[in-house]
Amino acid sequence: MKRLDTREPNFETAFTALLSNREEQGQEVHKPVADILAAVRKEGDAALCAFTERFDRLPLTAQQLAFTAQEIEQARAKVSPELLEALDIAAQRIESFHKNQLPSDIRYTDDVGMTLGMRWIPLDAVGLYVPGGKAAYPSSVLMNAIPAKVAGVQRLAMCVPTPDGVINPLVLAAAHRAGVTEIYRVGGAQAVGAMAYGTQTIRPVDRIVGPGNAYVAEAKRQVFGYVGIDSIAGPSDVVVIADSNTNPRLIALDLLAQAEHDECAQATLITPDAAFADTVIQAVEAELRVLSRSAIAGESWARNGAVLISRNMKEAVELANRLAPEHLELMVDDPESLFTHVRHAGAAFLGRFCPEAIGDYVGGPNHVLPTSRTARFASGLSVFDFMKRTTFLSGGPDALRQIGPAAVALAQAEGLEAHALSVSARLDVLAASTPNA
Ligand code: HSO
Ligand code: ZN
Repeated sequence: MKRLDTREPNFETAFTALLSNREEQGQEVHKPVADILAAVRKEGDAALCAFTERFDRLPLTAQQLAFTAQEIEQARAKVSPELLEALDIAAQRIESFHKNQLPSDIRYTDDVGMTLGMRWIPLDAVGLYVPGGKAAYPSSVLMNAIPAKVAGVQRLAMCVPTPDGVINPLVLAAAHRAGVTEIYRVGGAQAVGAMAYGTQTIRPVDRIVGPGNAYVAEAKRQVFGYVGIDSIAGPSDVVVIADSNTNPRLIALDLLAQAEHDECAQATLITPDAAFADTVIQAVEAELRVLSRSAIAGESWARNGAVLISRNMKEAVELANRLAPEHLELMVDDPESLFTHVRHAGAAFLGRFCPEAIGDYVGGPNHVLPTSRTARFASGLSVFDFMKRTTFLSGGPDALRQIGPAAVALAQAEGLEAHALSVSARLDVLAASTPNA
């Protein structure tokens, strides 16, 4: 963990090093992924079955690639009523937030009498990748699938690896709750290839979303352009701005909630109070002694943890903006006024009793957020990721008479004669039919 004070002369150098640590370095897996994608494209189901046997130690026939409705129901039956109820609360809240997010179409008639506009249209088919084993978060199934459904996507296909045939029943229960019924026991680059190019069993989709390991991320990069993809997630991070009126243990737990994701996760505290900072550091150490995931969280905190002492709250927000965190907690007296100065954050959590973990599960807004400082230019997953726009222009003779000549002039200047004629020939037709015009 790095403890830096903005009043120290070497602060800027140390902070810049911290910023560059935030950019992700990928694993070099270009070639093996390209080979897997090529095999899936060429051999379809046969390649999927072969890779699933090789990587997941699961021999399958093509007929067994998809989970049956009965298998999904059996998995759901293994989940406790309390957990199903929790999933339902989360799903309802996520659904309600994303419904509020739905954009409106545009349509207006301008001063030359043209009607102009833009229509939002859902994608036809979306593929959702869900990682297997320990990385499988049922909450992420909801966060990826529900916005697609709310956007109006008709077909949602899900791929999840089942190493040794094992599936987390809560993942299938979450998929079921989100209305996903087309689920395949395929993972890795081969799943991405199947969803992008299609096989005999898996029809191709138009966009692939969802987190995955280095192979999945690289496969998404390689199929991008052929299909759409979501952003490639880097390590998860949080910046907590806190004042000394906050219970230090609660702040320590928020930092550790981030750190326990994985060793690369980054948790940062910014506070103007140096004594408070030290109390939080002690609280983190105390919690690390008892936390079940202390090996992971401890490694993350040691390697990527940071505590920044700012001169005041204004400077704290400036530092947070430079870090452009995925999650920003404002654990202060008046979070709203601090929030007005926040420019770069994937999601902000305002108030001492509104920790990130609430947003991870049951808040409503999406927990798939821009990592690795990309909050400077990117946003979290939303209904917009599952829609596209068609603009439209509708105009008659009057409008053409008024703006057509400018189009002709520009077309001639670009040396595009057919463009110019396409407009001027219409103007000629109009002139011929209305001799006094
Ligand atoms: N904090 C993660 C999401 C998550 N947390 C899922 C727990 N489960 C990225 O926003
Ligand atoms: Zn989390």
